[in-house]
Amino acid sequence: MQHADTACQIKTTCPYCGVGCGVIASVEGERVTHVEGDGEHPANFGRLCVKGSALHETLGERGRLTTPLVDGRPTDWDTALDTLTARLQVIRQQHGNASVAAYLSGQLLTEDYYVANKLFKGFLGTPHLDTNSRLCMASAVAAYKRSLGADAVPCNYEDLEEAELVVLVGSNLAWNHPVLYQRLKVAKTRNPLMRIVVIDPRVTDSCEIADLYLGLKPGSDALLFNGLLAWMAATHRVDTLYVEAHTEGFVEALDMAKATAGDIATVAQACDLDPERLETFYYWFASQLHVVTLYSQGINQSTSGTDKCNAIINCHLAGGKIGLPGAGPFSITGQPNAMGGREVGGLANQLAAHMDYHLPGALDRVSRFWSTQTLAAVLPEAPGYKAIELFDAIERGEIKALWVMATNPAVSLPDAARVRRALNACPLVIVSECVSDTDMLAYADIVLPATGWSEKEGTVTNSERRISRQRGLLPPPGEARHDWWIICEAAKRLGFGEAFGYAHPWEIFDEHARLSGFENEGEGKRLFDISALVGLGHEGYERLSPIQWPVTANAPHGTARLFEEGVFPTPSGRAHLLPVTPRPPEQKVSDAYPLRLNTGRIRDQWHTMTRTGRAPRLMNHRPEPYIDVHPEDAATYGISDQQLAVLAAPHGRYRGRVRVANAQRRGEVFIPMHWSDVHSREARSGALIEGLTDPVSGQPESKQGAVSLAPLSVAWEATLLCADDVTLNETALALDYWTRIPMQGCQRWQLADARPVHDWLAQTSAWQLAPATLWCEDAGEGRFRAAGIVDGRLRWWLMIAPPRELPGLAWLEARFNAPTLDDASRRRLLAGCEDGAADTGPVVCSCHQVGQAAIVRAIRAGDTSVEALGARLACGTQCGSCLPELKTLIEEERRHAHAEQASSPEMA
Ligand SMILES: Nc1nc2c(c(=O)[nH]1)N[C@H]1C(S)=C(S)[C@@H](COP(=O)(O)OP(=O)(O)OC[C@H]3O[C@@H](n4cnc5c(=O)[nH]c(N)nc54)[C@H](O)[C@@H]3O)O[C@H]1N2
Ligand SMILES: Nc1nc2c(c(=O)[nH]1)N[C@H]1C(S)=C(S)[C@@H](COP(=O)(O)OP(=O)(O)OC[C@H]3O[C@@H](n4cnc5c(=O)[nH]c(N)nc54)[C@H](O)[C@@H]3O)O[C@H]1N2
Ligand code: SF4
Ligand SMILES: [Mo]
Repeated sequence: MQHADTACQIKTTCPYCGVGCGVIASVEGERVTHVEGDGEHPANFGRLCVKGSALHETLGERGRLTTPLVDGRPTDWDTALDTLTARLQVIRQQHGNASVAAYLSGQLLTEDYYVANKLFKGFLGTPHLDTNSRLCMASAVAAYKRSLGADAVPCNYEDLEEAELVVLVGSNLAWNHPVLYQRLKVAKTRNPLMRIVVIDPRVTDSCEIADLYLGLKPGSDALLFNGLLAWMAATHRVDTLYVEAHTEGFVEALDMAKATAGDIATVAQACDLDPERLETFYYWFASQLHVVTLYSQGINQSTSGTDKCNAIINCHLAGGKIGLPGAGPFSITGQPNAMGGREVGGLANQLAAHMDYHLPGALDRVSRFWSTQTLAAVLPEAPGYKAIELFDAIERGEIKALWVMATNPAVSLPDAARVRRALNACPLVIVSECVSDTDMLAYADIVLPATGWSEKEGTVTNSERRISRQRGLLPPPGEARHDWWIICEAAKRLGFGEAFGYAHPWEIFDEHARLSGFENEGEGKRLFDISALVGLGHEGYERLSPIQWPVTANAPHGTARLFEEGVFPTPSGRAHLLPVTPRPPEQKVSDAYPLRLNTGRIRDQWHTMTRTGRAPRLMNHRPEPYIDVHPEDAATYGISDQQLAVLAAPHGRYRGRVRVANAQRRGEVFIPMHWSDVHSREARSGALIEGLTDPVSGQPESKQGAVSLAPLSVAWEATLLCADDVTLNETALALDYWTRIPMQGCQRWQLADARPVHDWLAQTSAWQLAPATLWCEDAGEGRFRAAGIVDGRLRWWLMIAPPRELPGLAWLEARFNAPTLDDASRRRLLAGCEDGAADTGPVVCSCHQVGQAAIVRAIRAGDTSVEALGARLACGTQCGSCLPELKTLIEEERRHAHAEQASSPEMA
């Protein structure tokens, strides 16, 4: 055990989004006491967003997997690995190599990813290894390859700051890449000429810095950019010199753009936009050289995602807006190591190190490099199944063994019900996971406890191709092991020990770097080359500072920007423009499912909440699964703000609380992607999305579902708070709605049901809660409160009333952590909220935990600027992510006051 005087600071990288911020962690003994931004890291220069700055709050052994499980029973590593390999071998012998598969994740480190790819493709001889990046970056990857000849992001973060025009399309940068958003915001204040355009069917917080917002019809982006290409040609704003010298396919692309888009009025109508605003955008784009178009899931997650990316890239190539400071088509990555996965070849259509199967000589080269023959292994000859196809093949019974690492497909894949059927039917499911309660674990035959951030050692690559080190801070909990170690141990037992004899991740990185430079010269030179990082040794690897690939003898310090010479890694050396025929979404709205469903992210949560869901302060911004609905739609369906409702699609349902939102277009609803069965009853977005995919990239259409909306009719709503060690059993939760919200030292449950409340309460004895010691009922109103106290300590607290009547949650939370309850506290537990202890509402500022109610009160008291609010309440003064929301509240209050004034009789 270390002592406090061994306190030290260690530099590492944030494990959440693709910005890839450098973090300095303060470690005391076996605890991370504090994290702060690394001022020297070129991604963030010291900034962190609220998720990054809460990292240490998500750590700790609680809720972690600490021992391997086989068929639900804890066991030791030898038994688990022996069982795993024995079962795998039986399946391979009976059904062939291609009957085993792996499903990986952009949250693995590059070294984990590399050995997994090497084992499955190189030695198990199956092509079926895909990754959750299929749901995320696949369209962007395919489009870069089609146009630029390689999966290579041309730009870097400085380009965003140097641009004169930044177009955010299908990206809510403010919430999903907050530090980059802050950098952009600062750059805009420094350069008053900089313009920002946001293209998104929803008004998002990113609109805070927008000079122009285009709230287009979902799925119509390809048309919008085809229209732009046609307009550039029609107004003579094509860079013909660039096009002639460095591209091919311009004429065909332009002809198609003209044929499909037509003039401004036609495009505006088809995209449901105001023609003047559209023309403003076209004019801004066409007349600026330094334009960065930053695109993300609003573009990628589509059945025509690859074409949409190419429609964007076409406009950049036609305008020569690439390979220059402040210019380029910039696909921003989501996961911390989405890029690293692409580098090692983690997609099913890739082999390894930016070599695809069809690349002449690739199979032979990779096979020689890995010396597969010496161990009698043979590489697969053709690409494997992409994620959705993979799960289809599992359902068909063609794939019999699946190893899932660092992803939660039971939640995140579309057509979730089908995925679950497939997983149920699969004879062998292996899951490598850090935490003990994910939806995936229910389907696992073998569970392997993996180390997580703070314990792992390795590298990740961020959105601007920058490789950074993640460093170990803490010892692994229990028996948890590193993913690379687990894979290598399995490989040894499968007879491939010689090829997997690594003692430390630096050795894996070294081999990965060697492969990137292996026979990599002359014609067909691969852009991904980090051969100058070969031979770092253990020490050099420990010291490695952030560096952008390619890193070669010619560019030993890395490469900030690609294609500056206008030469592309295509056979002709030219970039391709592609003819794009815009296609509408394949999920169609109909009479039965009349609303367009949009899904995406919220500011304070990460994916299926297995980590951010452990930090109570991150739960407070949006505590419950919700549905954003346009006010007129809400009126049509007879649903009011904060009411519970159900969305239905052909194969699934979603329950959540309605937020009436002006940010929505009419006929469209938005739901978050984060909730799973661990946190809620039927609130998985994947259940509503059909598994339809882009024919080129295989990426599913997660942004454009079709649903119906109806109120969830309930007789009562309740809030139940339970001490952390109190579990609610199935009887207690057999309700029409429940959601669990972790708090500090207790769990909050929001509950609702259609049956009379007394029926439910009559079962309390079956809930295994301590009996109520306090009870207060208002029979007339059907509301009451009760509390269970054992040995003077509060064990649970129940309020039957809508959540808006909650007394102060912070106060209640503190009662659970208090050693005893005094009489005043006992009285207050049962009092209504008239005593002034009303809850502060959803937390807007997560850093300083400032609630909406307090902010609204301050605005009404005259604080009508974010600065004034910051001075009074401290909200918005740390990471800045809540500033857009503060502005919206100020604006709403202003409108509200205005409306009240206008309607007051004295004014008439
Ligand atoms: N807080 C937080 N940050 C994250 C993550 C997280 O879970 N939480 N996840 C990370 C990951 S893996 C990823 S991939 C990124 C994703 O980052 P983003 O792509 O920014 O995230 P989303 O919210 O999924 O979708 C972006 C926007 O696309 C819009 N959109 C929907 N349909 C269309 C359309 O047809 N056209 C256009 N133009 N826009 C459309 C949505 O309204 C939404 O605002 O975020 C990363 N960062
Ligand atoms: N409807 C809808 N669906 C979507 C999306 C959407 O916008 N809408 N977005 C899609 C996108 S872009 C993405 S990226 C996916 C994300 O979806 P998932 O990848 O399924 O989500 P996560 O919750 O990040 O899952 C990661 C899992 O790995 C575990 N884990 C974390 N670190 C490690 C580690 O080091 N080792 C191991 N072995 N396990 C670890 C975590 O506890 C967690 O259970 O969702 C996709 N699904
Ligand atoms: S912006 Fe992304 S990488 Fe940076 S601290 Fe936030 S979540 Fe982490
Ligand atoms: Mo993603």
